[in-house]
Amino acid sequence: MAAPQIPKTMKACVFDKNGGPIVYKEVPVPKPKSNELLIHVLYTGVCHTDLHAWKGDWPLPVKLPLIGGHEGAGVVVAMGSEVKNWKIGDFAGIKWLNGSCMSCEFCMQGAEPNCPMADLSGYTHDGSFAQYATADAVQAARIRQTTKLDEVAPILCAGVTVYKALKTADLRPGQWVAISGAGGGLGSLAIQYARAMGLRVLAIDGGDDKAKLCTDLGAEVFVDFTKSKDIIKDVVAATNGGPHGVINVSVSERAISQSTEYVRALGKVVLVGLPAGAVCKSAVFNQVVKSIEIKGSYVGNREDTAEALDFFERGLVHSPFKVAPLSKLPDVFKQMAEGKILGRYVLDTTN
Ligand code: 8ID
Ligand code: ZN
Ligand code: ZN
Repeated sequence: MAAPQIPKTMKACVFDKNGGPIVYKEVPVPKPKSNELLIHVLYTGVCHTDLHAWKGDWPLPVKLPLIGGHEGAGVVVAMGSEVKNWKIGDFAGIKWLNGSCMSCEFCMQGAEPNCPMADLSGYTHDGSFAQYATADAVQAARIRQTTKLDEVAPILCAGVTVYKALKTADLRPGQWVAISGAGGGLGSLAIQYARAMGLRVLAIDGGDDKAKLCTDLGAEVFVDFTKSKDIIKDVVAATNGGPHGVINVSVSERAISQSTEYVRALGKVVLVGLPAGAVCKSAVFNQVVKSIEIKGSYVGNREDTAEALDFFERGLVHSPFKVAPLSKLPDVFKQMAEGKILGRYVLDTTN
């Protein structure tokens, strides 16, 4: 393939300080380092993590100024001199984990997201809210050439993360899993991965639109946190003693702590959602007598990524998404903060 024309500048959404204006403007196209791909991003999902990054919610500082975004799907247009096994024209994905050291004790065991040197797309490394972005060639996601890039974008963070969280819950087919925050970007995919793994799904979120979305996607039961008078009682009753596992993808500290109360004895509570400053409160008596496990789960490694993409490529999961132009990122953040988005927004970088 002839080398593609790479412009000198591109459109991107940039902010200079946490909570400050997000400006859609022309900026230089980044140059790939020797180990990096330059990816022409065509679509990028908007994850709630991007909203946390903009607000400065977490005890880890972002680079400033920052181009956010870490669900970028596009085409390889250039690469550094040391890159192997990629070629111009390949479809590639920008993930949260842009790159890691690959030699520490965590990288050595395939836990690259836990690397102390982890470089994070849209956080410590400019991300995919732009027409071009760079990614370490070792970590960039490989996307099949037949894939629709708008549909695959949310798999690159939301899909991988919930797939890994379900593996972390270590449940058996036929068991119940509760997905708390089921109508959002991660939750709507979690329902489908769980079903594909043979699990029974109880979904928790708020509002009739989210109830319909969750049941359409395969949840057997929906509990509305805005209407239920006693969530713990309702969840335990619907699952005949409590779910065997819980995937917490809500952005609610209270919902996370509640999950330790309704989970079944010997059950597993998986923490994924990262509300600002949240603490998971678990009553020691309850945790001991029910012998429950509370586990954190953080995106996924290269193998999890390939597996999560394979479920998608085989048609087992699809993200319910709406498309908006890249320039509309501030509007998407506003709707997200109000909990109004059903599934995901995917931004089109071409307009
Ligand atoms: O690797 C990780 N651990 C990881 C990866 C990706 C994202 C963690 N995250 C984190 C994000 O940073 C965010 O904190 O997961 C969380 C969810 O991300 P998202 O799915 O992208 O957010 P969303 O689309 O806004 O969905 C959140 C849903 O939670 C519901 C909302 O209605 C929304 O549908 N929700 C809320 I807020 N309060 C709830 C409650 N009390 C609730 N659902 C049930 N009970
Ligand atoms: Zn994300
Ligand atoms: Zn490392």
